[in-house]
Amino acid sequence: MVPAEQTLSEVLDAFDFGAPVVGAIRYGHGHINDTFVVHTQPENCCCRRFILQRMSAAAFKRPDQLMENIIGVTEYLGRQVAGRGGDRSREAMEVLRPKNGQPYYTDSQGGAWRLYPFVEHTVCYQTADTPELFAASGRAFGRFQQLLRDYPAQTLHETIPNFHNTEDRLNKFKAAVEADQLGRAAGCQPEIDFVLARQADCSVALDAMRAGKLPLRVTHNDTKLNNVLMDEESGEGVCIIDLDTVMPGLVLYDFGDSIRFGANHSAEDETDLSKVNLDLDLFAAYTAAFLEGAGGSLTGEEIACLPWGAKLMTLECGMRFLTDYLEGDVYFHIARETHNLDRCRTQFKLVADMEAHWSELERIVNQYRSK
Ligand code: ADP
Ligand code: GN1
Ligand code: MG
Repeated sequence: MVPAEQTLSEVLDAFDFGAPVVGAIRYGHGHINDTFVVHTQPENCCCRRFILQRMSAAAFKRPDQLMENIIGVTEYLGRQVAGRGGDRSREAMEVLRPKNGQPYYTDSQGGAWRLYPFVEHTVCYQTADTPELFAASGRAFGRFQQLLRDYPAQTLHETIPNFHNTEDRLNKFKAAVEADQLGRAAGCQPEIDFVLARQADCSVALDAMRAGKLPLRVTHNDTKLNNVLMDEESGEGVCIIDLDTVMPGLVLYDFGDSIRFGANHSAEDETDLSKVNLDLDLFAAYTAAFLEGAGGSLTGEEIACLPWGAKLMTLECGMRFLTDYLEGDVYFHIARETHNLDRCRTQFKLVADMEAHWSELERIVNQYRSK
């Protein structure tokens, strides 16, 4: 793909912003899409902002299906929010169509772009500095689960096939080690061995699902702290964003991915691993809030499996970073040569920490399960 800036002015012309555009700059910390914030200057009132995104062609092969999912889910969420007396313009995303009336715009280089209103008076955090903040994100993701409880899952396209199929991720990882396209495998043997020692773990959730113990639900699948916007005053979750991977999945994926990213005080790409430690208080705060937000919609078996969600999502994500490192960084955006390897190392440090505190994780989950 050409750099997104190359077609940006063509794309700006393709949308009607309702006022002159005065600037468009890169925005946010996402690893996948090219995100811009667009500033407009309406006459006689203050600047209105928009989020303009080029969807990643590496990640999403069918932007048409992706946008069909997003339009379906955002319209449904909007109705749910309004029905409960909420403000749908803040609590649900809204897709703004290009002038040609399609759900998204395809530029002259084949890039697929979409537009959303900027949800103002919100903050997007990269780390959870307090249990209260992390709990607020947990309530929001739990509520998201509850709001989509009756969404017709069979109408959703699988935007990335086998996205959280950890067995499939393991196979892809092993193929990347085998191919070793860039000769990088020798430099990360301890990380490769870390995965190989945990191959059986990769089947735990899938086995439980196949045995009928865990139901498929509509899940978000990418529940990082920076995929929820928090109210700048109250600190509560306002709007769940980044809906690209809303698909049928297991609830432990949503719980686990939040823990992976947020239940520690370091960045995902921290190179000083002594700073990367699972924080049990954050884990407990998120667990309580997620279950509160889900409002009794989860089964006892699902709740009992939550520690596995945390471990599997973290192991899987580390494996994905390592796979991308071995394949030449073709999927996740990077800012330095070893970025994906650094990210992999933080994930594996967290997995080891979860293993070391396993009985405490189970105790915490059990404590809230019985509430
Ligand atoms: P990616 O898939 O690359 O992570 P996201 O959809 O998460 O892309 O967007 C990247 C960042 O842009 C988010 O983390 C958030 O900071 C910001 N963002 C996205 N959508 C909105 C919105 N509607 N209003 C305000 N900020 C947004
Ligand atoms: C990506 O899009 P973003 O930055 O929110 C990725 C997630 C990973 C995450 C790791 C579609 O999330 O699966 O867990 O990076 N999203 C996709 O930070 O692959
Ligand atoms: Mg994101």
